[in-house]
Amino acid sequence: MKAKLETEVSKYMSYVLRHAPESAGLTLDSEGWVSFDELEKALSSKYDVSRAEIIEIVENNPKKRFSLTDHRIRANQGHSVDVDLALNQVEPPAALFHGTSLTNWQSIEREGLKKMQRHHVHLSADVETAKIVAMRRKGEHLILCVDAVRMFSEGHSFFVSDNGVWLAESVPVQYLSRN
Ligand code: HQG
Repeated sequence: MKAKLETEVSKYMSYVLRHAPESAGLTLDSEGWVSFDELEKALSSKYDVSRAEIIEIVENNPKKRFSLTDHRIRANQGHSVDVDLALNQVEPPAALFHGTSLTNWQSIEREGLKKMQRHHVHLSADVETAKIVAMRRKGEHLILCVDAVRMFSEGHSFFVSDNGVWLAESVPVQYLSRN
């Protein structure tokens, strides 16, 4: 399968499974799952892709963005639609990282990290991954270090998605430092 088509279909799957299922005639259940048969129908009406190729996209996805199980599929994180992924709370590593644009700093310094359009603030377990997240933004980048051990000990919850993205409701500014 051509890499360009694979990327295009994968992006569309993220869009549909995270943000706009209704645009593809799909309805997610309360935990974000949809029947794989229905997703296949929606994708093959728009792209020249087979069922096997869609499975290949799920398996090859560099960030493991999707989970496919029991004939159902969902996005592992990043939703803006109202779903409850039913993730378990977990104790975080001592430090977590967040990559963003330097232009956001003034506002982050005032109000901490907010989840914006998503369900959680997304955090990375290592600086390298945070840099990749930051690279999605134009201009100068900023890598923030989150004092996760203190935040957790002071009662804040952390979750980890099935693809290893760390999630928090918010990160108050006292736990942030510039890396
Ligand atoms: C910023 C991609 C000003 C925040 C990535 C970020 C990630 C503030 C932006 C995943 C702020 C939200 C998530 C505040 C937060 N003032 N700016 N108080 N609080 N922000 O896209 O973390 O490819 O919702 O720094 O790899 O960039 O989609 O979050 O810049 O894992 O799988 O508001 O999306 O994964 O942007 O990215 P986003 P994000 P996928």
